[in-house]
Amino acid sequence: MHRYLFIFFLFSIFLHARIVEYHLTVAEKTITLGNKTSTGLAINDSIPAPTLEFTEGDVARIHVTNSLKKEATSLHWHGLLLPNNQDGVPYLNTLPIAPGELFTYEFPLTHSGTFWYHSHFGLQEQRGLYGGIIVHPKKSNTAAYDRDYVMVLSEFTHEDPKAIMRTLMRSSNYYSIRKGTMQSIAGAIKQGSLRDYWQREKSRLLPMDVSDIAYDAFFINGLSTQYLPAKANERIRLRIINAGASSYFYINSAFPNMTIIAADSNDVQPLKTEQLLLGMGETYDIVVTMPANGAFEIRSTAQDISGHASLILGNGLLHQAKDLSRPNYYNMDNMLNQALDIDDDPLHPHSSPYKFLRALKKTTYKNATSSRSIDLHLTGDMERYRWSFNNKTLYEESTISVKRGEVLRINLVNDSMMHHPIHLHGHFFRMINEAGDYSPLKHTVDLPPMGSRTIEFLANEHGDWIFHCHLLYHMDAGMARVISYDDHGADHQPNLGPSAREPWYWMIDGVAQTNMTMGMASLMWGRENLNLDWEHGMVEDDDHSEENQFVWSHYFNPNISSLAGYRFSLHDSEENHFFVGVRYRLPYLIKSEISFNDELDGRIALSKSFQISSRLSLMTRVQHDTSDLWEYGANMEYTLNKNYGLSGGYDSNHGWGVGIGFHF
Ligand SMILES: [Cu+2]
Repeated sequence: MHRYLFIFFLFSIFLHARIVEYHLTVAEKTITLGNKTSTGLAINDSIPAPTLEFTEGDVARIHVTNSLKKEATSLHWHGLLLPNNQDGVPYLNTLPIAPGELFTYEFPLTHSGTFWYHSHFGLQEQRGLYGGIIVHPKKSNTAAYDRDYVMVLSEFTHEDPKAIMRTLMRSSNYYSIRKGTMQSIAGAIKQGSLRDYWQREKSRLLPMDVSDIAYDAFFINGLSTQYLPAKANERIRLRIINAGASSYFYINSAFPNMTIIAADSNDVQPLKTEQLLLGMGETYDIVVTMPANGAFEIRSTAQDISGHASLILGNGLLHQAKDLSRPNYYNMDNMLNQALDIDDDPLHPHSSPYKFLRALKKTTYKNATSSRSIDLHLTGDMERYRWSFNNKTLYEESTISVKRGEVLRINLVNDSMMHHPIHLHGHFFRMINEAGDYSPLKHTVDLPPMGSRTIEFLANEHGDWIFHCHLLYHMDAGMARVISYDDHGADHQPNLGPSAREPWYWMIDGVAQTNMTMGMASLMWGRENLNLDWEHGMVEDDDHSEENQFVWSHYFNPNISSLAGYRFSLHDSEENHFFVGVRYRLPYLIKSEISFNDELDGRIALSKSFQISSRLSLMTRVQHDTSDLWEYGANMEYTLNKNYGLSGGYDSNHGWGVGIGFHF
């Protein structure tokens, strides 16, 4: 009987609901910025996409036409509770929209607030497919504010995101050099942080950077500076949406303070603050009051302080937000303090305002049948750019199963040195904080480096929902799980689509010098590397003039990998042998390798790279063979650009030489 009543109820909603229609067309758009031009993706020729407005209780009917020539697309409605098959995660929830096709999304708007939408297909989000959504409450409290503005924060690059992903996978220093955040011995001395530098190397941690990529520009609503009208004494609601693909943003302003009134669309107890940190996918609604005269800046600054965008409210004398200073990256304590939630004063928060967020009503779940708790570690290998949960990517372990009716509590523990914004589709979760029963409801939670947070949600849906890091490149690398309801039976496998595997990449690194050439060509995917290594002397008469090897290596974790391969010489077939071995990363990031060939001859090799200045590196290596002599060498390289460097050095077999380093 209840079921029929429920269906009748649903019908009556649809019958009486206002249907609000939008027509959206996804197409390429030429973008000119500086003196460069590239091709981005736009909706209705606009980046960001047009803001969609609804009122709670409406039904959204959104017709999406894919006008791309070759690529499919799929739009996700971020933060909205909607039917599983409208969620827009390709294959898992909604079939992708093929080139030239139209798809109509339709769902009821069950709750009000600030949301956004973006492509969930491949890396399209980075190219411009994102926009804001406002759902007005049924009874709007118009007295609370005089103006209502959306601030869509984003970053821009002329580079193709697929090329960016490859640059990240090959662990290139290029972006850090471009941004001036490259860590080096000289830089550490200048900052008085040499001890911190060696301490980090001793603990086998790669230099951390708050963001992976160097961007060409940062925007608010697609502009570096946007001017919007505002009059004296007006109260202005700003709906701030971080639509960046990989940038956290600080918000600060020239106003004496800002009042947070909602987080991730849910109203919170008004909280005054001077600064905010937003992870990708998070939204905050803030209210500011215009002073008697003047124009006031609200600034969105990339977390690595590599650039910012501004919104200027009002006219007259401009009051600017203060410049934020770059943190000392060498000092780990400084970075890790963020993890400890040490802030006691909400007006001067260290990072996010999480500690002080408090819901207006109790958020505890009354109707849960049971509750369960799991631990989820945020894990990554910076060198190979492999990101995962509990050291397994989505492709190695795809699901977390839930029982309908239970409360699932997830203890998120960040084992990495980066921030990760973790986003759950189709649900709000309680972010457990000091507010206890009044812990705020959110859909995206920031995990600072080495920090931990607990979230819990009531499993009141059906089907499969994705749960992932909202850093686009981390998600693409596999930092995701499917929250899978048990209603499909025990052997249910979520549909991740035909290309649901870890991507493979190739790369070449080497030097060509007057004395020798050496290097490697690699094919890498998941935990595997297939390498062709070469070393050839340019001087013909020495008997160690050449050695090549094919090696397959399997990475158990960032520190240990196994090797199996074949060493060969093009000139001397007696030198050809199969071998097996182990590679191990020692403290101070020293790479060690032990291997044995088919005649049980052993070899041990050590190598260590020193970053002297941001562009100058020194690579040293020493090797001993039981049937052979010692071999050692040192090579300097000065980075010129992403692909080339000047190199020179000494090798015990090949002598002195100079030339170029190449990296593709
Ligand atoms: Cu991440």
